[in-house]
Amino acid sequence: MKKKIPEYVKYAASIVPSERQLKWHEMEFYAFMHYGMNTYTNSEWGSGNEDPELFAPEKLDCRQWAKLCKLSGMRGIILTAKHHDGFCLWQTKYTDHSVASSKWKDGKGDVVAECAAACREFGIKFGIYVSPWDRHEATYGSGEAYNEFFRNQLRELLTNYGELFCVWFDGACGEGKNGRKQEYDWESYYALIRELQPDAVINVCGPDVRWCGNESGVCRKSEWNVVPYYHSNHELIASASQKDISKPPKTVNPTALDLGSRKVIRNCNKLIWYPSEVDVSIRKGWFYHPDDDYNIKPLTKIMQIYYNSVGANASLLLNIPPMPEGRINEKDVETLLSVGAQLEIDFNENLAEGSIITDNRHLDEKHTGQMALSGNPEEYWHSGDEPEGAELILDLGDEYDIDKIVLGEHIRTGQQIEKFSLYAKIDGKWKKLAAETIIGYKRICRFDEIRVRYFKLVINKARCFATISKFEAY
Ligand code: FUL
Repeated sequence: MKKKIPEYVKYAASIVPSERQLKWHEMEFYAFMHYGMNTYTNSEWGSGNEDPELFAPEKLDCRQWAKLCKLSGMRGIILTAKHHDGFCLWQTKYTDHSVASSKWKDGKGDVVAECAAACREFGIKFGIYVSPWDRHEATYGSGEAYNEFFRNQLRELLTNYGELFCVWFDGACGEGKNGRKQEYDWESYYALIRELQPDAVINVCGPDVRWCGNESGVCRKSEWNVVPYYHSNHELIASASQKDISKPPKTVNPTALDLGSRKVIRNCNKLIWYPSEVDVSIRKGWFYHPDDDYNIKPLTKIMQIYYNSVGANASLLLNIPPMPEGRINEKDVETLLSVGAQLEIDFNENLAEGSIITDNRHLDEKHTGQMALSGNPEEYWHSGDEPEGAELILDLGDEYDIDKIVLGEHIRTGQQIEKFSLYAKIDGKWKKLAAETIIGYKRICRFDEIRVRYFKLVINKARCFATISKFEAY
């Protein structure tokens, strides 16, 4: 007899991503560029009293940044247009604390414009970080006057630099010039972004993409896309964010390890699609410090972070801080190029392409197991309404050496799978390779290399049904 699905499970299964979130899921791996006044004062948080003339790039080369990101397998750049010190990297009409007051290009330069153009040239997307916390601006802490100032600045960034894939708001909210704190009018900031850049996601202190909760490159074993609404609450995000420059958030709060299992969502009456992003720096700090030249994360560490984020239904936002001259240091370049090369090797040829998948059940002829191999994310296998015990068997046609299987759900119809197992047929017997919880947009299962022809995916538990739109073997 078919099991009755509880109402709260049906509700969770009905939550789906917006179009802009769907596009963002496909970004997977992209860069953060922390660059600005702090680059020239060798600091992480500026006071807002810095002399704009300190900003003096000699060889600013955003093309080098964008080309490097492209070669490293990244799909976009998010630039710190303004950090907490309030110094603006673009030509803004609303303050003179900007590139316009520096000697760089006789005050006519615009880093945001150069970076946006370089991203377009190399075929990657562009996004901005703008800090609402502004330690320079005199109206900060005054209420509506600052909110208006901030919206004016946002409007410039949202209209003058082409399409943005993301607006990134961090959770830090400190004191302004005269010890006053600002009450941000978040809803009005969001409304402006929706109006002027409807395709841009708003991350962290925003409704679209969730901060993983630390800055050390770790995410949860189960990163649910559907979580209680209160996780997008600004005060909650701000309280977990950095409040003291000497204490960056290192680990996920252990009470927040499970955000979306049945146990957590059972008594929650509002859920949202709020997927996770892992932000981490290639160096110790977010900004460039010469002392960190020998403190760059090695290839193995970055690949570990990649597999534990992109491979576990999160995205990876890797920070690369440019040097005062305006270029990325050769040591970071070398590491990042090796990341790009490693990704090329790891995902060189999908051996499941052109193979056969059989299933033990499917919704209808348009949703057979074979559809998981079509390569089109909109075509997928659908289990029908009895997902538990559904199986897909992948026949590669011959034996190959494999150490990775990549799976993906058709998330446009929600996140459904709660538990799955993966097997390989060795000497006529099914050997278990992985037993995990969620799949979501992407799950990469890694195991010791084996010579194998058949793989089996078993759905052990799901919400209303199960889908698979990606089944790859490397
Ligand atoms: C934090 C900021 O305080 C850090 O300086 C950095 O920009 C990080 C990404 O976000 O909230």
